[in-house]
Amino acid sequence: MGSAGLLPRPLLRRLAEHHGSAVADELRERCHEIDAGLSRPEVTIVFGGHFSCGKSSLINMLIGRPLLPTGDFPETGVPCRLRAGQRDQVRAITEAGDSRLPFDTESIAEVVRLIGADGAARPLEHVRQVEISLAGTVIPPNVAWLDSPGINDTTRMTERAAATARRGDVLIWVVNSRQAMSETERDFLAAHVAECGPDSVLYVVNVFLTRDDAERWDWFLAERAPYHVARVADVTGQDSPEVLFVSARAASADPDGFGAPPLRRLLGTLSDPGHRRIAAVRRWRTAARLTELAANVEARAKAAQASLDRAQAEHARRRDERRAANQAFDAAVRQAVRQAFAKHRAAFDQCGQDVVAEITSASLKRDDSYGRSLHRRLERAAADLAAEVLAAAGRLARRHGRRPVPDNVTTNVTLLLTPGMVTVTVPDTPLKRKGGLGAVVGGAIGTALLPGVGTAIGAAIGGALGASSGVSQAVSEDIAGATFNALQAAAIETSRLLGLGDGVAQLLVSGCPAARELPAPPDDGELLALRAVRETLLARAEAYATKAGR
Ligand SMILES: Nc1nc2c(ncn2[C@@H]2O[C@H](COP(=O)(O)OP(=O)(O)O)[C@@H](O)[C@H]2O)c(=O)[nH]1
Ligand SMILES: [Mg+2]
Repeated sequence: MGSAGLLPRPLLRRLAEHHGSAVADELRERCHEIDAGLSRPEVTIVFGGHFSCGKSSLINMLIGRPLLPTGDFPETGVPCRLRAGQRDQVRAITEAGDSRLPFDTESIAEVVRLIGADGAARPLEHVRQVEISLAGTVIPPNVAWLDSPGINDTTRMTERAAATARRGDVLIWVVNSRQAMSETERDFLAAHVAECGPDSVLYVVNVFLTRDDAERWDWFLAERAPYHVARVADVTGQDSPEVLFVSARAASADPDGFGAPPLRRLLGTLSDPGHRRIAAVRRWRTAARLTELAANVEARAKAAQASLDRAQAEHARRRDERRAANQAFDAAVRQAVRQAFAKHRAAFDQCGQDVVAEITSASLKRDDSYGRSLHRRLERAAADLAAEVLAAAGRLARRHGRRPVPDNVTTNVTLLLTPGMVTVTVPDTPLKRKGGLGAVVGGAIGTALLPGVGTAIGAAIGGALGASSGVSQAVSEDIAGATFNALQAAAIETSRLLGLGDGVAQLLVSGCPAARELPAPPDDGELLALRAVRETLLARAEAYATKAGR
């Protein structure tokens, strides 16, 4: 299928983007290994069993030479790998490197033996494996046989045996006919079958005959074999397990009897990597490895989830903090603006009064000069107001950790607070017309254009009339009209400008964001990528398990 098929490339790329390439590379590498295990041309057959059940004797019988050390004590503490080769050769694979050994039993025993000549246990950690190459052997060229350390009651040796068994495509489990299968064996096999599937184990009972003759052999097959089949059935939970019977010692002397030919035939069929049993074991194991890898990825996903949760909580805390800070700044700016506008109202009102004074203190000008004057005065008042508001906003921005008021905001506030064109019309009453003044004043007060303005206008007009006692009735009416028009224009523009408080505050608040940007919310991409990888691995595992017939 190719490791790209186990984990699609886009998924690995996505993982690398969010989780760093080291993890993606590691996963790709693991998938590659798992995948390679499926199509390996070499078949490995492991011989396992309780120590002294006769594994080494059985292999010696099969290869037709008493090469591997045997004995009543646990002789083999290191796996021995046998392969066909150009010449007979023994090499010890140690931590320090390979070394050639003389091709004889004693030399092999020297490196694999668990018990030294003095009877004491020997440390074997430094020898990992013994490689035996055999010229002109029955072992097919693409097949390796592994004589594994026997299991016993020490966990260390049992672990070694389990590790060796896991390397095989098939485990030939050798049972000593004199010993019932133990609890340790049952546990060992259960663990192995869980990982490699029920097809991975074949049972061979090594028959210890009291005398190696045909009579005893036939008796054993008739009288004792059914018990062993039942025992294997009991231990494995299989209804009719495949159990072979062979006597290693008897068959060494008579290779065509004592169960040897069927065992040889069976081993012969198992040399094909496409053999149904081997293919099933490999798929089963692939499913197990993918499931294990998925669990590994899930552990990473859990860690990613935990750190995402922490980051999200931290982000929410900062966001709330920021929201509160924004509200505080907003309120402070609005208050400062309100205060400044209230404070400057008098200055705006004064603008109209000053123009009225101009109108009444000198001879009435009939050009546009009162409007221009009013506009200039309002402009000054508005500029003062803008300056005060901007200064207050600048102070608040500093105090609240905001950016300083930017130039464009200064410009916009100033522009917003610029008075529009104002005109003060000076009426031109014909001398013959009478009674117009009463109508003008009455109309001004009656319309009550602006709250509070009517009375002010009334008072001012009263003043204007009092001051104009020396001029004609018609001119007095024009002065009163101009006064009214000036006050009305001032009142309208003042009211418009002083109604801009909210707009000004809005410009200032939005123009002075927090000095530091809130960091982006935490990214869940890593978690999602890991979960997607896990789902894919589990789906692939499921597919292989189904193909393996689980
Ligand atoms: N009678 C008898 N003894 C055997 C047979 N196979 C092995 N043995 C003896 O059982 C002991 C353990 O054998 P060995 O091959 O070293 O077992 P291993 O520890 O499983 O490799 C040795 O003393 C062998 O001679 C057999 O078929 N018949
Ligand atoms: Mg042995």
